[in-house]
Amino acid sequence: MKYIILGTAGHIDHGKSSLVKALTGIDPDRLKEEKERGITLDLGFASLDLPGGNRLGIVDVPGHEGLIKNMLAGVGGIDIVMLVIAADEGIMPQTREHLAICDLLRVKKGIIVLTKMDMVEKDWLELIQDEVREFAKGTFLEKSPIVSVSSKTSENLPELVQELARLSEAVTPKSVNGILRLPIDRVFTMKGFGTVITGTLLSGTISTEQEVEILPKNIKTKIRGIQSHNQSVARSVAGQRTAVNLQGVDKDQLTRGDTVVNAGFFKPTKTFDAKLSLLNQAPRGLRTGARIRFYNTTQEAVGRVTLLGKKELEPGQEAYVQFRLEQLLIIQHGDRYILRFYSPMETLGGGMVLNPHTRRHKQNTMPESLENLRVLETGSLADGIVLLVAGKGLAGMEENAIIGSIAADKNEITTAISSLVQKKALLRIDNLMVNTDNLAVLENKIIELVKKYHHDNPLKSGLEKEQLNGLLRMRLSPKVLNLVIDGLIKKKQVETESTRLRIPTFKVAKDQSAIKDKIVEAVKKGGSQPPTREELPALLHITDKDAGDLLKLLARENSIIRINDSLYLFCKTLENIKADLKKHLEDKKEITMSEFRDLAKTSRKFAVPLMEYFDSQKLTQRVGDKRVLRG
Ligand SMILES: Nc1nc2c(ncn2[C@@H]2O[C@H](COP(=O)(O)OP(=O)(O)OP(=O)(O)O)[C@@H](O)[C@H]2O)c(=O)[nH]1
Ligand SMILES: [Mg+2]
Repeated sequence: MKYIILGTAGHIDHGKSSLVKALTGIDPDRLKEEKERGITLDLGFASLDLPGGNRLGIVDVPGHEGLIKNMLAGVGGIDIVMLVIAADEGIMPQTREHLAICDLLRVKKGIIVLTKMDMVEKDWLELIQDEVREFAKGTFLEKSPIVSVSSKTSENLPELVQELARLSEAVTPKSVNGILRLPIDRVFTMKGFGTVITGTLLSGTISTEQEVEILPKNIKTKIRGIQSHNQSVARSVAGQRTAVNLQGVDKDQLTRGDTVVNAGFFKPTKTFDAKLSLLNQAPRGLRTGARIRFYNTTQEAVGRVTLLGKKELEPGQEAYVQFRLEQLLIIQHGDRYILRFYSPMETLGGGMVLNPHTRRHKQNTMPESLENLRVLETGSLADGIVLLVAGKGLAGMEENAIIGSIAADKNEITTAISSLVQKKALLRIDNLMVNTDNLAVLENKIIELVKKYHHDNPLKSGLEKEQLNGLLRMRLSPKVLNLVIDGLIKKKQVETESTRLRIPTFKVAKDQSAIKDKIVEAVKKGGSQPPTREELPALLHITDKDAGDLLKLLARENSIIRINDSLYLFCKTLENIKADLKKHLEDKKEITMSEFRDLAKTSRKFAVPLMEYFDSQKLTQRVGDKRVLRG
C-alpha cells in the first residue's frame, strides 16, 4: 500500500471543500467561522481509501486570494493536485495562481475537476472543457485527465475516484528511508493527552517512544502517541498525514512552521543559495536586495534576495540567488519554494534550494560561485555532495550534516559518500568528510610555518602543535589537522618531539645566551665606537660564524640594531645619536661628514655607514657633500 497526499487547488467558491466532502464523507471545513461564512479559511484534512489499496491523505486549501499563505502551507507536501474549476465560472485568477504555484513546486501529478456540472448545460460544459484543455497547455497538467462532476448530485464521482486510483499508482511515494522530517501545520491540545501537532510526514518514519527534536526551536521531546487518519498507530511513515502527541511540550511553545526531526541531522539556516524563476505572469520583476517572503513546506520567512551575477530580473527570467532571511528555517538541497513580494503580497515565482548553508559570495569569485550553483542544480548527487563539502573547507562536514542538507534517500546519500571516499574525492576521518583538494594547501602551509618558526627561534627544538593551530588562521577541524600532520610525519617532511613539530634537517643552536649577553654588553659599552663583527671573535673568544649568527639573531630580537654587516649599535646609543643629529639639523639646517663624526663622537669609519643608515631611514638626505633633513 502506498501513502499519497492529494491537495485541492482552485479559485474561491469553486467547490473544493464540497468535493472533498462528497468523496470522503468528511467536511474539511472544521472551523466554526468557516461553516458560518461558507468559505475555507485554513487547511482542512480528510482521507480516502482508493480501489487498488492505496490510501490518499487529502489537504483542502482555501481559494481566497488573501489566504494564499495558508494555501502554501498545505500544498508544500502534496504528491497530486486536484485543480478544481467550477463549470459555471471557468478559469479565474486563483485558478491560474494556484496552478502556477503547483508548477513551481513541481507537484508530481495532477487532475483537473470541473465541478458544479449540474448547474450548466451540456454544450457549455464542452466549451469549458476545451477552454481548460487550452489553459493547461504548456503546464505540468497538459496531459492530465479532466473529469466533470457534481458534488450535489454525485454525478461522475465514481469515475473521479477511478482516475485518482490510476494517478496514485503512477506516483512515486515519498522516501521512507529519508530522515524524519515532519513540518507542523497545526498545534492544539487534546483533553487527557496534552499537546498534539499534525503535519504531512515528508520523509522517514516516526514511532511512539521515539526521541525527536523540534527545530528551529531546539526543543527535545518524546513521542507519546501517533494517529494517522484517525487511528492510533505505533508508527507512521513518509506520505502519511500524521498527528503526534508530544511529551512535556506546551502548546504555546509551538507554531505552524516548526519542524519535527531526528536530532543531529539538520542545521537551521537563514542564508542559502537557490535557483529562482519568476513567473511570466508575475506582476513585477525583482531588483537585488528586494524584500520578499519565502515559503517552503509550512514555513514562512521574510528577508531579502540577492541576485547573483545580475542586478534585475524580469518576469519570466531565471537567476541564481542568495536568500538572507530574518528567521531560521529547516531546508534541504532539492527543496522547492515559493517567493512572494513583501508588500503588496504578490506571488512572483519560486524554484529550488541549492545550498542550504552558504556565506556571502564575493564579486571577484562570482563566476566560480555561479558555476558551482549550476553543478548543484543540474549535476549528480555525488557532484552536489563534493561541492557542499568543499564549501566547508578544512572544517569538513559530518556525514549526518550532509544527509541533513540534501532532500534525498538516506541510503543513496551514504552510498554516494562511500564511493567518493573510495575515489579519494573525499577523505573520511571518523564521520567527518573533507574535500581532498584542500589538504595539499594545508600541508604546504604547515611546512612553511614550521620552517619560519625554526628561522625565528633557532634555540627552540620546534613548534608546539597547539601554537600551530592558532598560526594557521583557518576554520579547521582538529581531526583534519592531526591527520595531515600524521601524513607529513609518514612522508618524513616533519618530525615530532613530544608536542613539538620540526623539520627533520633542523639542528637546534647551542644555548648561547651567556655569549649573547656578553656581545650586547660589549656593544653597549663601546657606545658609538663598538667592536665590529670582525673584532668580536678575538675579544670574546668565539668563532667568526657564531659572531655573525649571534649578531643577526640579536638584531632580530631587537637587542641591538644593525647598521651594516660589520657595525651593530646598542639601541639607546643609536637613539641618542639620532636625537643629536636631528637637533643639529633643525638649528643649522645642514651637516658635513666631519661635523657629524664629531657630533656622534665616532670615527670616520663609522660615521659614513651611520649617515647612510639615517638616509635609508628617511631622516636625512644628501645634498652635495652635506646632509639636510628630508622634507
Ligand atoms: N450546485 C452545486 N453547487 C456546488 C457544487 N459544489 C459546490 N457547490 C456550492 O458552491 C459553494 C462553494 O463551495 P465550497 O466547496 O465551499 O467551495 P470552495 O472551493 O471550497 O471555496 P473556498 O474554500 O472558500 O475557496 C457552496 O455553496 C457549495 O454548496 C456542485 O457540484 N453543484
Ligand atoms: Mg473550501
